[in-house]
Amino acid sequence: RELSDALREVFDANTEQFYLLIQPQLDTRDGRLVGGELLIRWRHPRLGEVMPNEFLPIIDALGLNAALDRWVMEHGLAWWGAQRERLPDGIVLAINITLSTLGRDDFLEQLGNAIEAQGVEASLIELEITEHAIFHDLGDIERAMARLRRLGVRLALDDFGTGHTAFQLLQRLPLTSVKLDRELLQAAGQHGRALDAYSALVGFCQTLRLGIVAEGVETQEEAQWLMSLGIEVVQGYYFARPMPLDTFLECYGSV
Ligand code: G
Ligand code: G
Ligand code: MN
Ligand code: NA
Repeated sequence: RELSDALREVFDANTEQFYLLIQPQLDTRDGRLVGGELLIRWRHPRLGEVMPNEFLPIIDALGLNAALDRWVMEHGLAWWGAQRERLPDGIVLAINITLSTLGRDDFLEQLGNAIEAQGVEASLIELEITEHAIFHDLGDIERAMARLRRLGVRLALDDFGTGHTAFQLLQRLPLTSVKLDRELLQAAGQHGRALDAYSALVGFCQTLRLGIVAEGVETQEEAQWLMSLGIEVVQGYYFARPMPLDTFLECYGSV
């Protein structure tokens, strides 16, 4: 259809229609910036802004996942490399990666090259893999993740709590952190059972010494409750919305 043709053109003609936003991740205890998640956006000259939930399924159907992940990773790392000096020490850049890209040899190589070319620390790059994409072949995923860990990057399980798998994934995969999904947090605010489930998940992650990011924090009440659970890293509209890269530098960078 029209969107498919337009998307093919973005890659074929190398038009500058994709761009990146970044959403801050903050420490609950002092509000300090600890990282940021890159989020892709698409502005088409005639169709205007098309949101990821609309175009990512088409990217998938067209077999362009790896091309998109490469675009985000290379543009994100080029920006990060150029701005590192201006940003606080030790903050982590999080990048969403499609599950099918994770085990690709070319991606491993491109990532390694980009890390080297940009002179960034691998341990400050985090790849986010969404939980709901993981349902079988855990062995393959485990091996792909192990290779990436050897490169030194961090691995986060995104949208955690939305899939069917949960506990086995957490024990088996070489993850450094999990991102608790926004829907779980919203449910926790509505009934006691969901609240108990959320705190149990947090406890389980803490026992496994996984980093935890609570996603989709929209209110002060949620923020306070998360802090009482001992969650250190939060991300959500209550703190900061996804913003242009330049705005991020203005907010958190030094000149
Ligand atoms: O940013 P937004 O809320 O519109 O994101 C919607 C969905 O698109 C989320 O599931 C998010 O993980 C995904 N997404 C956003 N940016 C990227 C990206 O750069 N790469 C990939 N693979 N997925 C992304
Ligand atoms: O699937 P993933 O977690 O990567 O998706 C992240 C998306 O969630 C971002 O694109 C962002 O637009 C959206 N998001 C971030 N914080 C909030 C929030 O507090 N509320 C809502 N509704 N969406 C959020
Ligand atoms: Mn994410
Ligand atoms: Na998520």
